[in-house]
Amino acid sequence: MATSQQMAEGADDAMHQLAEDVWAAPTTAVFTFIGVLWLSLKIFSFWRMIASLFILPGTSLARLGKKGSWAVVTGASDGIGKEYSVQLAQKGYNILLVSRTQSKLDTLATEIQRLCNVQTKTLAMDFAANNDSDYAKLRNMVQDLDVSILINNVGLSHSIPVPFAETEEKEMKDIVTINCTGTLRVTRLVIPGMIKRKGGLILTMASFGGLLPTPLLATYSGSKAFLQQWSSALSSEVSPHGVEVQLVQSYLVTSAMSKIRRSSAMVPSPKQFVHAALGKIGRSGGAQGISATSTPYWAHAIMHWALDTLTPGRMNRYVIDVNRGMHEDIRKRALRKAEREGKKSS
Ligand SMILES: NC(=O)c1ccc[n+]([C@@H]2O[C@H](COP(=O)([O-])OP(=O)(O)OC[C@H]3O[C@@H](n4cnc5c(N)ncnc54)[C@H](OP(=O)(O)O)[C@@H]3O)[C@@H](O)[C@H]2O)c1
Ligand SMILES: *C1O[C@H](CO)[C@@H](O)[C@H](O)[C@H]1NC(C)=O
Ligand SMILES: *[C@@H]1O[C@H](CO)[C@@H](O)[C@H](O)[C@H]1NC(C)=O
Repeated sequence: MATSQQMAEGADDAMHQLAEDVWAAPTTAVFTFIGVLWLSLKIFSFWRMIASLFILPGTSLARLGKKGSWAVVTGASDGIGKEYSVQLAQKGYNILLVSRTQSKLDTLATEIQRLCNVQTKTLAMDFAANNDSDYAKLRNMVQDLDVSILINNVGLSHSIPVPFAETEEKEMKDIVTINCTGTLRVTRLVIPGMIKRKGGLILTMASFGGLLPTPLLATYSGSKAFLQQWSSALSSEVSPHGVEVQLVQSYLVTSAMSKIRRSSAMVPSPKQFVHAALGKIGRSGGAQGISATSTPYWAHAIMHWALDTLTPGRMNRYVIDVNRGMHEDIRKRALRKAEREGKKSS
């Protein structure tokens, strides 16, 4: 027989159970609601990206400039810059090619004239020199041209990942001079004409190294982040004047810089990459919610989206530390390789 104390405890338990049920029902509903809402937003954002990449068209290149107008491409003679030059020429733009080596520029100019019926001009200058007389020459060249497209493509990264405390002063200075100062000075020369003519495109190459803080490439990473912030701000200034600004985000592409020769789904050729970039002007691709920015190549876009959506975030300490581990490995391998090659040649 149950004592009165046991009965009282039983009643107490039942009361607790009842209270828990009463509380649990709405709590479960709230959590289910939040979960479903969260998932729906992620699914919606994923489909928005897919639509941006594969369904919605970008601004047509023909609408950006009049027939016979010019495109200026920096770092034009090789890799991604060469591909921008060729594909814009194929769309009928005359091309002003800028990079260091005159012989490479001449070869490309001849090739473009043979393939497409457009005019070309070349200017050999080293952006690392930051020489006023080079910029004066460029100013004279663009003064009388109807420039409707500027491709800020020239860039330099560290030769191998290196701790900031050990970075050569020259490498550090060159990265900032080429990537930041060069981009600003060329754009400053070209943009007043675009505003006056009420149209144009400023396209600047960025990289995931600037998107995600990248230890052992700290200077490069910072310089690319500079271009991101600058592009978003500039876009707001000039879009009322009909000038589009687009920062193009990219993970690896096969080229001399990346030292990767064979393309794959994750690492496109410059041709594939530039085709995606020029086809998606004004679309965000994988760069959702970042003004004036696009990650146009599909596999890079999915990677960008996943970084933003499925990790604690690009600026999270843990994510940055994982990235440091990756770059420490790359540095070790690069140093071992340099050592092997040193032994071979000695
Ligand atoms: N490849 C990748 O995986 C990757 C990934 C993300 C972002 N990016 C970005 O894409 C852009 C192009 O990269 P890429 O891979 O095509 O490079 P690339 O194949 O090494 O070509 C670089 C071009 O820039 C010129 N150049 C280099 N230094 C110069 C200087 N100081 N002054 C003037 N011209 C110079 C080179 O011509 P000369 O030798 O004749 O000067 C060449 O035409 C860069 O901004 C890079 O940061 C590349
Ligand atoms: C600097 O140039 C390199 C090589 O083109 C490029 O990968 C990097 O994104 C550039 N950084 C900035 C800030 O432009
Ligand atoms: C800049 O270029 C001009 C013309 O090529 C040259 O005479 C001058 O010495 C250069 N200046 C510097 C600081 O290198």
